[in-house]
Amino acid sequence: MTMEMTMRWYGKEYDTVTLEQIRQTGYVKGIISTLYNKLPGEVWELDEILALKKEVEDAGLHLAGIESVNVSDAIKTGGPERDKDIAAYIKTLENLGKADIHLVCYNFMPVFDWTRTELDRKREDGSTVMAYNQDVIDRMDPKKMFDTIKNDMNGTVMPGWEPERMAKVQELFEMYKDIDEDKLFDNLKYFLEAIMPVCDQYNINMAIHPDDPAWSVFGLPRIISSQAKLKRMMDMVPNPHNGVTFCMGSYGTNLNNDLIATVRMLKGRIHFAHIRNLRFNDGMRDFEESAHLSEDGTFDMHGVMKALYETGFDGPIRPDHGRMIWGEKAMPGYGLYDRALGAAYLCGLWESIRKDARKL
Ligand code: CS2
Ligand code: MN
Repeated sequence: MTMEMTMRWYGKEYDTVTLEQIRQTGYVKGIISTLYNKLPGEVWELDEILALKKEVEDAGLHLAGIESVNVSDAIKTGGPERDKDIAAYIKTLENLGKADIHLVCYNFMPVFDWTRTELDRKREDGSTVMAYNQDVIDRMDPKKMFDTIKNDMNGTVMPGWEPERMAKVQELFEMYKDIDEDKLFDNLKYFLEAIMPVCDQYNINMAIHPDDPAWSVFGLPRIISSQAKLKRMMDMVPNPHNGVTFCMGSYGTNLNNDLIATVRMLKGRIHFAHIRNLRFNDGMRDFEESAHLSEDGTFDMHGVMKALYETGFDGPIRPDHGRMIWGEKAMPGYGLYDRALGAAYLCGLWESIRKDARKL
């Protein structure tokens, strides 16, 4: 077994990138996708999953996993609907297992998935990137967050930022008002314990996505943001199917997080890897996404890939958000060109690490 290079694909209806283009990169063999019309709490039917799988396979690619099966706010807050939503989640996992899909990425972030203050900050070479500025966040009314970025989405809808969901953002803040870190941990434990039996039965690896950025925003609790918290999450449900998506660009927003040490600590529990690099402009108060190349950003990409290799990582890996280059118009972070460059670079690093290790 070795890692599988993948790309996220938003489906024919939403993505500007085609499966054929992805296949022609030559580096990418797997696809990470989801059923984008599903709301949290809805069951994914087997035939719908099989149709997605067939579409990907007909294009000569492999459906390597799902990002994401989203977790409802009732589950995250422990609300009255939680058991009903968990039952639906279990049914979905069972159907995914029947379709021979064994990786599910999800997150446990309250209200907002990832948070950025700009979706198209211009760099000196004319490319654009997504960026985060803490001063902007500190001044912002969180309920207006969506309005401030919606005009930059290039006509696309980004997961976690669906207009229907953002329309009830006030209500969402209300739901989370009594939820602190400990409660969120308890609710995550309750959820994981309920789903582990179906994961064991179908060998499904659950891979929680770290909070992005890796600290509390707008006073909402964030629990997947440091090595200690990751350890708490692993230890509270000590089943190898309870694992992590190692998203280095999210987890690495906090410069106190040691990426390589965390990969080593998570040995055997990283089921999926999102690899990207960041530039910091004002300590952690302002950062922007960069090219994957180590020297374009802050992180030791070779070091992280090597730690993954040495800890026996053999799951899907994908370049994460890319820059927008060569005039491409696509969903911010999810154009073809820069992610293809990222995939090629990561494959190159991996080949070199693998061959060096075999010489030992
Ligand atoms: C992704 C997340 O685009 C991104 O930043 O890494 O949206 C991720 O898909 C979710 O948090 C996982 O549920
Ligand atoms: Mn990610």
